[in-house]
Amino acid sequence: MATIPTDRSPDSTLSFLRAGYRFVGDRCERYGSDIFQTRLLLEPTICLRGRAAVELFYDVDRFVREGAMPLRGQRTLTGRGGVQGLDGDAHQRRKAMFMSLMTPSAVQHLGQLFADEWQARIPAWELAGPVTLHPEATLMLTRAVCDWAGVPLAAGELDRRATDLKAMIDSAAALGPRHWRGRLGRLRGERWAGDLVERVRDGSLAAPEGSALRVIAEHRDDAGRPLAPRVAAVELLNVLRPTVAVGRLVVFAALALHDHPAWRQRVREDDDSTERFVQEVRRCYPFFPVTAARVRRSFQWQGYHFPQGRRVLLDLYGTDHHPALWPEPDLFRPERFTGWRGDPFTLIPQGGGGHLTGHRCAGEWITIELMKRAVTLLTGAIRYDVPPQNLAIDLSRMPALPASGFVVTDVRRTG
Ligand code: HEM
Ligand code: MYR
Repeated sequence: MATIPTDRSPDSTLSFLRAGYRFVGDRCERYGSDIFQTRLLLEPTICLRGRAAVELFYDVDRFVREGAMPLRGQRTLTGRGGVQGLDGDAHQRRKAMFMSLMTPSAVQHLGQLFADEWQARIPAWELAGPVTLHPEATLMLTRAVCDWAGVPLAAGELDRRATDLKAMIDSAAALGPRHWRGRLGRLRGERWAGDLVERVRDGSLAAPEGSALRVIAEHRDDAGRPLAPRVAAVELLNVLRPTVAVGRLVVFAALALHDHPAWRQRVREDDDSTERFVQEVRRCYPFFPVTAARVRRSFQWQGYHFPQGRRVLLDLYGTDHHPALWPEPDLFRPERFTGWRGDPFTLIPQGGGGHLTGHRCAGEWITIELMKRAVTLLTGAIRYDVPPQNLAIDLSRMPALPASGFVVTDVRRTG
């Protein structure tokens, strides 16, 4: 039996928070191995990256998600009782509910709502001084996704909801005040979402057929029971929150257009270039660093022993930057996707494997559509200047963002 290279430190949680996106990759380079073991949150934890590791990790017979996400993440980012922590038939049924929302026409509809919000904001940007893209994108996406999901937003409610959703995302790997802001955001968000579900159920709120709110309110589990209101709230937030998180990728796309101006013209010329550009933004920029599971039953893999119950982290960022999969991985080169036929185990910013069978992100098509719309709008609907500012991305900050949030000035409508 081979021995997994092991970090000797008594606990690496603080090193993980300090090293951020590079934590797993740096150690893999040091050990010359795509697998090593360390202690995180006082527990032995196996860390993996690379194509073979992704195939292993998304084998649902080998791993479970129950108890995989640290409690701090459940209290902020994901909530408790939602699809992320389910296994087996219960997971399949709940996941099918999410995927039923992702028809091509529904995805297009959300893209159109987002583009409409963007167009409606242009007059205000033209009159404003500097405009910061991250908060703007957050507000536009909050309105678009609430509309799409059948969620009413009363006048004056937008800022509160957007702030709470943003806090859940920002707190996912945080300690101190940032963590507490996330907990408060989740507490308030779940109360709001749970109330909406109850109002749909008692008939006092009408949600359009096929909307996320209606589908979640009416969903039945295997035994034919409706979801508990708190769980339904968690699932509604699982649609709203990550769509708002796409605002970060919109900022990265704007940054990539700024750093690689030749692509401004290319993306305007054809849809294939836009697609390649968006895929490279998803691959290259740091967002979701790692995901976690636990060993269902002990097994051997490549001569290594995986004991039952052991927590395993899959390095999403590190696989998207693996030098064997992506030559010169830190260079932004959308051309690398020319002729790419797709591979569910190599490009994994939103997880790998299948959407219906495993835990791969339910919102991947929405994400790609919204990013394509943003790139089209940034290059076709407006012109703007990018004044000097701090655009550095701190890889120890999870989730990451350019420090300035991407400020533009002198915005003018062009399209
Ligand atoms: C799961 C990333 C957008 C809904 C995930 C996972 C990742 C991820 C890494 C976990 C994969 C795993 O553990 O194996 C992202 C990123 C996004 C994004 C970076 C960009 C902002 C979205 C959107 C939606 C969504 C727009 C829905 C509208 C979900 C759901 C799950 C999930 C429901 C749980 C799936 C399951 O457990 O089976 N996402 N996501 N995500 N995502 Fe996303
Ligand atoms: C979502 O809202 O579900 C998608 C975007 C959230 C990304 C937040 C990533 C921050 C760090 C998470 C650490 C996870 C540890 C298992």
